[in-house]
Amino acid sequence: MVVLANPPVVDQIPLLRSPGPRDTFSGVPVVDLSSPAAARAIVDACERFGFFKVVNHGVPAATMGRAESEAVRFFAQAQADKDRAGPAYPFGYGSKRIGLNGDMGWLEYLLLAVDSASLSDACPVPSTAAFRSALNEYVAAVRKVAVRVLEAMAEGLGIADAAALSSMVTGAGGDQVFRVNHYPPCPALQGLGCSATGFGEHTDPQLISVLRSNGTSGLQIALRDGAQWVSVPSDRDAFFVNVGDSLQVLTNGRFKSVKHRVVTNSLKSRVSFIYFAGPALEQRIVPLPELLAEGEESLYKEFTWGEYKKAAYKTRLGDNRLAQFEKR
Ligand code: GA4
Repeated sequence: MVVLANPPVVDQIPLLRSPGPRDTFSGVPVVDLSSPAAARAIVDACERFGFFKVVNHGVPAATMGRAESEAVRFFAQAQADKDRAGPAYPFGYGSKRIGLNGDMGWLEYLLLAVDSASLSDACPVPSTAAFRSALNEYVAAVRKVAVRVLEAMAEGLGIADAAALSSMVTGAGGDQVFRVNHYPPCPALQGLGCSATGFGEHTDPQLISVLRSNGTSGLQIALRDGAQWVSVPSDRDAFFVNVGDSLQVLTNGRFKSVKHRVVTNSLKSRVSFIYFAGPALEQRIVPLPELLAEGEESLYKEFTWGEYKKAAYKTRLGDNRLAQFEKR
């Protein structure tokens, strides 16, 4: 057997088979957020895929466009200037290293804290007024979308309190994180049939994540428990929503957190914004009582978001983080 080494530029970054047209998934559920049928459609999508696309969300294209151009401008700076906005942990600029346990991807990013509806003042990055105000405008808007999605979800699940899920995020201490990812093209791999891993496979730990990209493909989701990876057709005008591990537990497994990853494009740069809606650290993550049938027990041992988050940061990206909390 001939073992080929990674080309030096992607040394240490796992390679993936380049997606082809046949990998494109035409079945992404589309939810019209302005429709009365949204609640039912969201629940259905969360049960089937843990993933859906949101249209008619009301966020002006200009809000998304401004944040995108400011992000492009930030990432176009000299490396030394970007490094001054680092390190990524707890918050700031990072490049290639993801998390604290050795995961690597072909990307650079900003990891930012959100307080209430804007970037946290304790987070000095981004430092320029134009970038900061563009991101603040975007964060305020995407957070509203997340709240509407969580309210529709509660309605679709038949929970009397419409704010049962959304208030976990908007209440005091809600742990909201915002991420700006830039996946530069990787021309060294062009024509080789493989692509660099941009962001390796994982599930998100929070309740939901709301993503918007610049229209460059790369996002893939796993179907049938990871048996098949499919490419999500990009759409710069829409948001994509992922179910996270905490929502899986809150619904006692009725919704599944979706495994996803990003494959780098060899020619086009991808810029994405992801808003992660997490609860306060002390929030207990247990199935909502109204979702448990009589006599039905939680599939998970009880934990708080703070405990889960702490445990998550000790894991590798691709680990099954919920496994240690499953009752056997
Ligand atoms: C995945 C979802 C979010 O991007 C994130 C990621 C976090 C990080 O990049 O620092 C983690 C990852 C994410 C889950 C497991 C741990 C923590 C990297 C990693 C290996 C910001 C988050 O909240 O969890």
